[in-house]
Amino acid sequence: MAKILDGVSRTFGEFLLIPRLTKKNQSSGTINLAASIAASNRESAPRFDLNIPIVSAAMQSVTDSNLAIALAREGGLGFIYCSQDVKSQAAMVAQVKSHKAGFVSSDTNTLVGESLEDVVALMKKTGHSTVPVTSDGTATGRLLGIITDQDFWEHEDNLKAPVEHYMTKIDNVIFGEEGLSLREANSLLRKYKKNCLPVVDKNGNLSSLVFKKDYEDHMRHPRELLDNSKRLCVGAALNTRDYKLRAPALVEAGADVLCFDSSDGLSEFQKEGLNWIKRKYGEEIILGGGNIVSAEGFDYLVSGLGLDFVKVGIGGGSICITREQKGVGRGQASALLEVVKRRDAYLEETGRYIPVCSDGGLSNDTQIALALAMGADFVMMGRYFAMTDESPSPKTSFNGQVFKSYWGEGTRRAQNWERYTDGSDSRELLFEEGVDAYVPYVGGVSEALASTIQKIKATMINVGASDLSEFKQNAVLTLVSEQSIVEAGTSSVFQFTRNSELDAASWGENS
Ligand code: MZP
Repeated sequence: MAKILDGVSRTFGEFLLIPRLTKKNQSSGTINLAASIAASNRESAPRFDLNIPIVSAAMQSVTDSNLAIALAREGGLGFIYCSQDVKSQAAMVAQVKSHKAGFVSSDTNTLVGESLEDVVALMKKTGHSTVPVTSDGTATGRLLGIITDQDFWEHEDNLKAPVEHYMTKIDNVIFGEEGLSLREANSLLRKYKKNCLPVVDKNGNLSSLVFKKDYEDHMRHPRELLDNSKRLCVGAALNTRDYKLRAPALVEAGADVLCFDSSDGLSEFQKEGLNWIKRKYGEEIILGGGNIVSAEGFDYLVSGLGLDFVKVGIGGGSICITREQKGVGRGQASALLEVVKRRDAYLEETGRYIPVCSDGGLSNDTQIALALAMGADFVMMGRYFAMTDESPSPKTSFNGQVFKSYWGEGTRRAQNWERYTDGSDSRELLFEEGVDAYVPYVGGVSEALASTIQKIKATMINVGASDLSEFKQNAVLTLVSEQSIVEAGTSSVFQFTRNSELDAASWGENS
């Protein structure tokens, strides 16, 4: 006869945190949100930490290079989706790695023989007022000079005259040589009181531009997640079918973290894949597996050559219909609590700490805090990021509101048969496990995260925690009754519409 577990499958909305002693020295500026993502031995220093405990889902409608760059700049990590061919996934990884904060490729260039009129039109088109003059008019041609809107008077000068007559010639241009650091570039800008520094290679070809205004932007991103060579970090997803081809291409492209992306990670296919990658790369690459929802899943995945982190969650994703379609899954809070308990026991038994990621189903900031309090080291989210500017899907407007499309990897649209058809040779999805939907547009990743992080820190202060490990240790949770959920909202008062109503409703603040 089938075994029936004691207790019911619970979700985050059924729990509350009990406040603990708040300390005088705690403020949002003193809270440390660094989160483990790499397995470590009890005494060893962490190999790799996230600067915030948040990663983005490996989904077509969520994480391309653009979103991964935006998230890494905030201290988190984007997982580039694997439901695309190896070459294009590796190209996205390479794009993140080659993104040099502060060094930008020039998109407004001209030739010596062009007229001032052409330059004025170009400046109006791109909105940029500093234009490199190169031998072939491209962003990588030999740098011959610079022309800016300070070099001529649009309504006084002869607009038919060639650029050559107005530009600052290369002999008088202050430039940097390729290889200089951002710090060096900024000190040249400061020393020579310039707004823009062209950087050229050893042959005199333009390679990038550094702007004074980007220095200020850089100062606004103190948590950037960087590798040892000061490049942004990026993760990439793998499937259990072509990892022997995909993993080397992703590592070659510079991926810092790899993770098997499977709706059900408790499989022999995944164990084989994890072992193959561990054997090939050892500690060189951070490797995750999942998804699982039980202690059995945890034991199975760690029992091979090991892995760095496990992802927990089946059927809780906002676009997921796995539980309806197959009757498989578990309430996210119950799944997380069981895996964390087993992880902690495993630490006692072996001295090895395996970070846990809570993946999917988080519908507001409170639930992120609850997942972390329950023992997740970090969370993975899809919907949260699909709603932002930087996600790959286009915006659509409906009834005066702006939306972005968001579709599951288990939809026919995503064609991610590898994630959902472990084992069979079928190269098509016989039924869908996800839906194709729209989510409200909320603006940039940076603004969304600023508010989320403030709230997580505020909760941690209520619990007297200065970092995430103290948060887990101090957390005391209580189950709530339906009546206390009602009590948690406002009662017997009238509220006028708030400006942020759309944001709040979309990210579940009112739920
Ligand atoms: P959410 O943050 O939108 O609630 O959930 C995102 C997570 O849902 C992903 O990280 C992934 O684990 C899962 N997912 C992605 N596609 C599907 C599907 O089509 C899915 N069923 O469940």
